[in-house]
Amino acid sequence: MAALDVQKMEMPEEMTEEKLASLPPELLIKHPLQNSWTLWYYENDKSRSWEQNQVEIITVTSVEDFWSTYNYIETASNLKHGTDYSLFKQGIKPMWEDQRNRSGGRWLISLDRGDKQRRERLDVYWLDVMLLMIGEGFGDAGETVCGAVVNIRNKGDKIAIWTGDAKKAEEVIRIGQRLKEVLNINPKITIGYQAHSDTMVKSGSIAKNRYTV
Ligand code: MGP
Repeated sequence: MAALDVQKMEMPEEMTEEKLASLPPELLIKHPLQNSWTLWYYENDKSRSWEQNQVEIITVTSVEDFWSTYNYIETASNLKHGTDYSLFKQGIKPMWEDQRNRSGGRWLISLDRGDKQRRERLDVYWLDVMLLMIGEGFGDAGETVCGAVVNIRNKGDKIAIWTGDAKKAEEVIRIGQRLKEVLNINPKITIGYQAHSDTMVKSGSIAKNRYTV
C-alpha cells in the first residue's frame, strides 16, 4: 500500500459540529490506517511496577482519529520529567517482554539536554516519527516496525523506533536511514540501533550498537 500523506489530512481547526453536519456524507468517510495504533503513557509511580505504570490511552484506526487524539493530548515537551509516550501497533505492548519485541531492538535518538530549541525539536521529531509510522513510510521494512517511544528525561530526552527482529539487518538499516532522512538529521551524525537483549543488561546508560547509520 502506498504511503498515506497523513500530514495533509489534518482536520481544519475551525471545523464545528454544525459545519460537519452540513457536509455531504462522502466527505465524512474516515481514512483508515493500514495498522491500528495504540497510544500508551508511562509515569513513574514508585508504588507500582514498571509494567503497571504503562497505561493504555487509546487505539486509533483512522487518520482523523489520530489527529483528534494528537490535538487533544499534551505535547511531549509539556510532559513532566520521567514520563513516556509510546505508540505501538495494536496488540504489541511497549515492553521488551512482549513476544513481538523480544528479539528486536531500537533506533535511538538522544536529544541534547542543552538544546535551546529543545521543545520545538522534541515535538517535531515525535510527531514526524508517529506520522512516518502510521503513514507506513518505511515501505516493506515497515512490517518489522513495532512502535516508537519518547522518553522525557532531565538528563536528555530520547526518541526511539522499536523493531521486532534485530537480526533482520536489511530492514533495520533501511528503517534507520529513512528515520534520519525524515527527521533531517545531519548526515555527519550517526545514530545507533541496540538490541533489547543488550539494553536489558547494560551497565551504565549505553548499550552497544548492533548497527549505525
Ligand atoms: P528507560 O525508561 O527506557 O530509560 O529505562 P531511562 O529512564 O532513560 O534510563 P536509562 O537506564 O536508559 O538511563 C529505565 C528503566 O525502566 C530500565 O532500567 C528498566 O528498569 C525499566 N524498563 C524500561 N523498559 C523499556 C522496560 C521494559 O520494556 N520492560 C521492563 N520490565 N522494564 C523496563
